[in-house]
Formats: sequence, C-alpha cells, structure tokens
Amino acid sequence: MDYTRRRFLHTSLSALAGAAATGLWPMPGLAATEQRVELVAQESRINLGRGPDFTAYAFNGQTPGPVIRVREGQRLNISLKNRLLRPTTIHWHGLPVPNSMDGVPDVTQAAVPPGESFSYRFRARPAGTYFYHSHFGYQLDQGLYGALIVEPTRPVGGWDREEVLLLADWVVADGGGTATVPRRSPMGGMMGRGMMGRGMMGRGMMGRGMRRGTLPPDGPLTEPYYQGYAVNGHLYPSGPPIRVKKGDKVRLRLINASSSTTYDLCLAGHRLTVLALDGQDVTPKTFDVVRLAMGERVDVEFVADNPGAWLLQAHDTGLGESGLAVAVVYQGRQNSPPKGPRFHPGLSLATYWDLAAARPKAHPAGNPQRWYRQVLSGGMHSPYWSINGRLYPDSERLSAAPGEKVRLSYFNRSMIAHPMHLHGHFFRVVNYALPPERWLVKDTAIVEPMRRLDVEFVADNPGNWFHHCHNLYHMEAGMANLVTYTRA
Ligand SMILES: [Cu+2]
Repeated sequence: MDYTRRRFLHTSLSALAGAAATGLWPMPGLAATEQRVELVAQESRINLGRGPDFTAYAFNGQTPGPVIRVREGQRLNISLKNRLLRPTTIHWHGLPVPNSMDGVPDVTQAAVPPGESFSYRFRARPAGTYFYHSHFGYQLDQGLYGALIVEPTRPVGGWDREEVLLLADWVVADGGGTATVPRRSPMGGMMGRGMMGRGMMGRGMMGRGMRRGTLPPDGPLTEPYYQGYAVNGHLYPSGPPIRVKKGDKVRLRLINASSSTTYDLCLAGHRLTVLALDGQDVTPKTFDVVRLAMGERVDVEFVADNPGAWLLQAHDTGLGESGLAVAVVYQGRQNSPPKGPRFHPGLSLATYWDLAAARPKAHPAGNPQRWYRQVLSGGMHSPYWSINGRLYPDSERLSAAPGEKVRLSYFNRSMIAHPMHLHGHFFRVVNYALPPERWLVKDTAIVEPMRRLDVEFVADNPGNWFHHCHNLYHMEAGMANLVTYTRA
C-alpha cells in the first residue's frame, strides 16, 4: 500500500494551524536553530468535559500539556518552571536523550524544587511519536504529560488528516490518581477506602477493609478505581469528533499516557493499518484491534471509505459513560448518533509477532555479551512489585560496557501484564521467526502474565538509565532497576 507519498501536499493544514496557534510548531527553515518551549507545572482547575471541575497537575494550565512538534535533528530547549508545591522533573519518553536530560529524579538529576526552573536541552531524534511526562512520584497520574512529535526531516506525508490522541485514565476528584478514592487491592479486588498518604494526610491509613494484613504506613499506593478514560482531556461524548470526508486517508498517533490502563482499540466500520510502534516504522499491516499498554505509542491509518458516524473505542474500560471513546464523523453525518464497534473473538488483534521493522535495521549478530534474567513478580498478598525479588532502589544493577549487546529475558511470574520500559535506548523485541534486522524497535514492551519475553539493546548511550514497569503503581512499588555503564 503506497501510504507514504500520496497527497503529501494535502497533509493536515488544519493540524498545522492548530499547532502554530500554540506557538510550538517549528518555523520553516529554522531546523538548524533551537526551538524554545516553556512548560509551567502548576496545580490547575480542570474539567474533562463531563463531571465536576477538580484540581489536577497540569503543564501550562492544561492536561494533556501542549503538543510539542519538532523536526528530526532540531535542538529543543525546554524550560520547566515548577510552580507546584512539590519537586518535579520531565522525562522525554522514548527519546534517547543524553543521560543528564532524561529527567529521572535522583538518577539523572536532582528533582526541580518548587519555585525553581530547569532547562532540558537535546536534539530531537529519531523521528516518531513520543510523549513527555513527570517522573516524580505519582505526578504522571495527576496530569503532568503531553505529546512530543518528531517529524522526519524529509516529510513522507500521504495523509489528509493527522490526529494526535493522548489517552489517560482519570479519577475525577482533586488530586487525580492520588485522590482519596476506593483503590484496587494488589489482587485486583476492592481494598476499602484508604486515606491515601503523601497528600494532605501525610501518612497512609490504608488497611480498613483489607483481608490480608495491613500495608506499611509509608507503603506504596495501589491503583485507584478510575472513573473515566479521556482522549486529549475529554471524556466521551464531550470531546471534539475527528471530522473526515469520504476518501480521506487519516493518520492517528495514539499515545497511552495512562498510569495503569491498557487499551484494546477498535474503530467501528473500519480497519486500522499499523504504521509504527513506539514511533518506529513497521511494515504496514491491517488489523481490527490494536493494543496499547502504558507508555506505548502506535501510529495507525485508516481510509475513510464507510460514511457515517463511528466510534474509535476501547474494549473493557467500561461502556458508554465511562469508557474511552472518540467519534469519527463523516461530513454530512454530524447529526447521526455514532455507532460503536462490536468486540468479538473473531477480530484480529495486532500483536508483536504479527509485525516487523519496516526497513531492515542493523542489529549485531551473535550472542549477547550480557544476558540478564528479569523475573517480574508481586501482587500476591503484597503491595510491592519486584524484579528478581528485589525492590528499587535496592534492586540489582544491570551493567554494560559501551558497544555491548545486552539481552533482557523477562519472566512474568504474576497474573498481570507489565509494560517494561528502558530509558535512553531502543531495544529489539526478540522474535526467532524473523531475522534480527526485522525485529521490532521499541522502548516499551508488554510482558503478558505468566509469559516470557526477550529484548536486546546495544549499549550506545552512556549513563545510568532507569528501567522499569510503566504501570506507575508498580514502578512506585519497587518494579525498577538501573542499567549502568562500565568500562569495556
Ligand atoms: Cu507492572
């Protein structure tokens, strides 16, 4: 399918205008210069289009924060101003930035104290769909994130519209995901109403209603029961629909900025062609359903060849009122009620094993120089989540010398999936059905319950790098360690 060259000139002028209005679109001809962006982290009153106003953390008063768009290779200079009452940082999820710019508190920098600023400066590359988010405490679940799009130097185009859709799970109450609301127990059951620590209460008082023991007073939070799932800060049906006309070729850049929710997404009346995973091109292939775990991105396209009003909807996040959905409405069909997809076992789901890197990308042959077994466990009778039985920061270090090939073999010994994320590098998802140069290039990979998954990366970006589960509540409960560089 020739999706790359067709109608390049028609590409999304409205999206351009929208981005220009926020001042974050790179000016033509300035690729060699530095693009400056200011992100102010502050508490803001927000509304998701349904339900009450509440206080969340936001960049520039909005959540998600502004879309940052930049050309591949362009220098970014992003000034973070912290107007919160707590320290904060920003992590550039998926981008292999220099270690000192990676935004992990106590690993790559001291967290930015309230009232102070920090400048993140790096070159944006390679092209792809990324996002930025706070890496401090539970701030990711409180609203501190936004999309980061790196455009290729030579635009491929071919789409009549492009939409960036950032997906987030929300507790519609002051504090967002750290609000005092019923929480799930580590087993997935109800835990009773805990008074969540770290906020106004200082220390947690969880335990009432728990059947198994009590949590330590300074123990980690467990995930809340989310009340809504937003697309670009809107709970359906409040958000703007994606407007198309018959014949349009539409590209969607889907980003899962949720703290604890994986989505299986289906567009009623259409199929979705996967173009890229974690911003890196794959050989295009068409499916009914795409799965997106926390921290993952998927670029898909569809051809608008079935006029009507439809829903792009997630399975299993609650139906109708609380589920994740966005309408896709054809010209002239504004008054039709959108029709949702019907999920059934006959639908095809895009898995890692169905996809391959678009162009063969070199990956060193032979055995890895370092091979680490990573046993992922927790959740049974305990609020903690571990790698090889150890909790961050007391976890082991994974060392590598520059240029070495490192294999991580994940063994998930728990009943829940873990999207494992490595900072500062892309890894390849080991797939013996393909030659290594076609293995998927990713930075976050789902390790399904009770399954094994192997990834390999080349140690080509020196520093101390965080490696963790991108379920925020698992990460904060210990499921993390560090990759550190040694001399060869
Ligand atoms: Cu996890």
